Amino acid sequence: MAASFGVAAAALALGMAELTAALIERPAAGPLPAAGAVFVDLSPAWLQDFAIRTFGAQDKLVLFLGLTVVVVAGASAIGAAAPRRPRLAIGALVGLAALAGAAALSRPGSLRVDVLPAAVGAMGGTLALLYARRTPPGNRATLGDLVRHDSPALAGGADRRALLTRGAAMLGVAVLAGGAGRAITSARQGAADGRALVLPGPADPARPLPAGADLNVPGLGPFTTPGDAFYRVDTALVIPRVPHHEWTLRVHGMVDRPAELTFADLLTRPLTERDITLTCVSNEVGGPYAGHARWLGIDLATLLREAGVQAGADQILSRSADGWTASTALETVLDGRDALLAVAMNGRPLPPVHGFPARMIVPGLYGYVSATKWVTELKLTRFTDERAYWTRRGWAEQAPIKTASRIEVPKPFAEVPAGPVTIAGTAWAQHRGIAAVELRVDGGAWWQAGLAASAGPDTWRQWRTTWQATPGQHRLEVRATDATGHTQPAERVPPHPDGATGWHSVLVTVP
Ligand SMILES: Nc1nc2c(c(=O)[nH]1)N[C@H]1C(S)=C(S)[C@@H](COP(=O)(O)O)O[C@H]1N2
Ligand SMILES: [Mo]
Repeated sequence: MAASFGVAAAALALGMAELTAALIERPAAGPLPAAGAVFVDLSPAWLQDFAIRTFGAQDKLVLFLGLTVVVVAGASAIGAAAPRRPRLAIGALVGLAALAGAAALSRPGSLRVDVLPAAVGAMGGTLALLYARRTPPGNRATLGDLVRHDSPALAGGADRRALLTRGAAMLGVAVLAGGAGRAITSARQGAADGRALVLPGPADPARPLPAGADLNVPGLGPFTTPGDAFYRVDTALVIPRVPHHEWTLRVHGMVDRPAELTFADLLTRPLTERDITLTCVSNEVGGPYAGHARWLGIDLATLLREAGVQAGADQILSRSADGWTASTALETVLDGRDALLAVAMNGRPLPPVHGFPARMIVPGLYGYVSATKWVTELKLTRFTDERAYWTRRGWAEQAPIKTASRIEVPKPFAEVPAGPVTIAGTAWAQHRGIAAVELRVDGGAWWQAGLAASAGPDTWRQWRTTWQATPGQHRLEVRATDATGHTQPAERVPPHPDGATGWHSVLVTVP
């Protein structure tokens, strides 16, 4: 009973904190997002990696659910202690709020106001706990009586029904406050997400996709991944929302001419459009963290050359609006490949989750060393001087995408009819290109699959073949060879520290 009252008080505290965060336009400073962000950053690399691979895009949801369980447990304990040890309960609540406030202040780019949501939440929670101890009308208790558990003014305490009503009322207020906060934040974000933005066309358009780049095999993903189906991997619990008219990009560090560009500056430059397939280093053999899009942006190498890169610099340390960093080998960006500071994806401004208003894209490199979303800073520096978010956690500094292939049709454990069966999938080796894809069944001889038309070395390539299925259980295996002649090795290595290897296989049954 008292425990559930504690939960209602906590809900009220969180609801008021959320509303405060929304009103001061600092949604990431709410106690849950701030504590969650600290938890993510303090988590050991193996746990982060596990979360990405196990929960995928749901990893944030899982984290918030976990936090909610912790909050409910803590609030129950505080609520249970409140009737007998009010000072202890209030002390614990204020202590937790102080931790949440400290978490908010510790975030990159935090402001002093970020402590406000936790402070308001603490006040709300404290009043709620005291309210629980308010005595029935006619019995005048002072604030001092409320925190003194042996106060004679409280003899008898609040009765059960009164407490229930108050708890329900508090939950109601909590839901209203929290809901209002959410509504305010999402309305603001909707206005800031640039959906209505009209971008200029490319000065240097992408070559049209060759007919036949997409094999249109049922069950095989489309060649170009629609924005809403594109995989998402990042550490952001609250998507950084940077209105494009407030966004700037700082180019600094080891450059002769540091610069600060606005979004309007970007759009006055000639824009380049390219087809580039993006892949996450956390992708397991056969995994889903690869996607293809047509990107529009300014040429990154041109931008850096204008700034005058100094001798000795070998790293671009890019930073996002929420403080995440990536370190990119400078020479890859300057070697003539189509590295972009992208503003559009598949003909539309970048969706908020994919980095609006601007992100980096470097063909051939895993996302964590190249694809900074919500990018606000490019610092030219040296690998020996500074490390980035994932390289500090033991991931490789140089991370070219490894040659990979996966079977998408048939699905694992599918039942397929005897006779001719289509096997199809995707292979990639960005910036080298796919030269061959081979299949084998039950460890037998390899045969060549047919390749879809190539859209260039920076994109993935679909493939298909026909297999004469015979009754029984069978293991289908695939391996690709890239244009440098390198064939995927059989050896299975996990994603850490520079990408998985091994052949993807699928078991099927033929009745
Ligand atoms: N700001 C920011 N940018 C980021 C990340 C991140 O955590 N924060 N993750 C990177 C990783 S690991 C990958 S694989 C790609 C994924 O891009 P996507 O989410 O648009 O598919 O973004 C990269 N850019
Ligand atoms: Mo990634």
